[in-house]
Amino acid sequence: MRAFDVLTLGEPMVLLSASTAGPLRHVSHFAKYTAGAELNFSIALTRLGIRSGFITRLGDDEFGEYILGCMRAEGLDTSLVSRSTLHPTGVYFKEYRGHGDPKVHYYRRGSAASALSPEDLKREWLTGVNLVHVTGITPALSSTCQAACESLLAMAEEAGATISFDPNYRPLLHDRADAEGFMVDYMRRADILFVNEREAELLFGSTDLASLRGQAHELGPKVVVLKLGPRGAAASNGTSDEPVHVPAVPTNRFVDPVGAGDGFAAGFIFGLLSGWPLEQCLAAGNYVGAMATTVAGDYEGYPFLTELLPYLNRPCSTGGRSRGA
Ligand code: KDG
Repeated sequence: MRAFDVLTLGEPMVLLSASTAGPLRHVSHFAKYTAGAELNFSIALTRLGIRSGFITRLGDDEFGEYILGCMRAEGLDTSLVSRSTLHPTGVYFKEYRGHGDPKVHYYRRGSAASALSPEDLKREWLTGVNLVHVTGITPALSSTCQAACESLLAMAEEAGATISFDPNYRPLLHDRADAEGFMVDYMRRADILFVNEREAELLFGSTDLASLRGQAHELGPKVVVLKLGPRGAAASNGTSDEPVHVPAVPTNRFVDPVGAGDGFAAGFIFGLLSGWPLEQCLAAGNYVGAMATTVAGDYEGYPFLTELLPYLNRPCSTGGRSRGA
């Protein structure tokens, strides 16, 4: 029996988000959330009814208990979560200034998840998995995490699973050498590639899908998706002449954009697993991503299937997707 439709590997963290604006040294109150790119992605898919396997390690500490509680509350499988008595759960802070995106401060070096290694993966977890999703964050955490990601990719290739890659470029974690090193290798191995404009510029020297898609398809991915933030998203499957563009979903509340990219990837993949055309996959991604921007936490705004389907004019009664075997 297949356990998971989608599998990913990453670090969940406790997010302490400043309740007031200004430099953190002057902030006295913080709101506590659970965050982490791959966890966000898994939660978004779980809300849409996809069986998501999330491989990680948490500290054997209070923050680890907190994250585990959030995963259970979201109905996310926790069987691939291990605990460490030697390393703590990672933490990050969000600082709000008067303009621009929130500033991020990580306290994750030496965390439980950063000690993950290939020995922590089991081939049997891949049985029947349709898609393995890897982001550029996990390999940047440590050399053992990078080795774990490479092992997961090798297992996915062996199992014949589709691979999706989101570079999730983070200036605090990555440098140009990463972009030229493991990211190029992961792009080569991926079937689906997600990039935002900053990543497109860094990896392909262009923010225009019409020009970058040639390079990207040549590298490997059959589906290339360019996330354009408030201008929506565009995708190319290498067959149609023109990339498909779908405008963003208008919202009447914007808090911050963190978590939108992970939600977008989940919505898009949900559409692909449902056998939908690119345009509908983009619309689903845009909707999930947009809802993330309306709340302070990363994932709390992600929609459930019963919210997404009416938005896409699909009847709830028929479910969203035609599952593979
Ligand atoms: O995509 C959202 C993530 O950036 C956030 O949850 C924190 O995982 C995180 C990271 O490494 O930046």
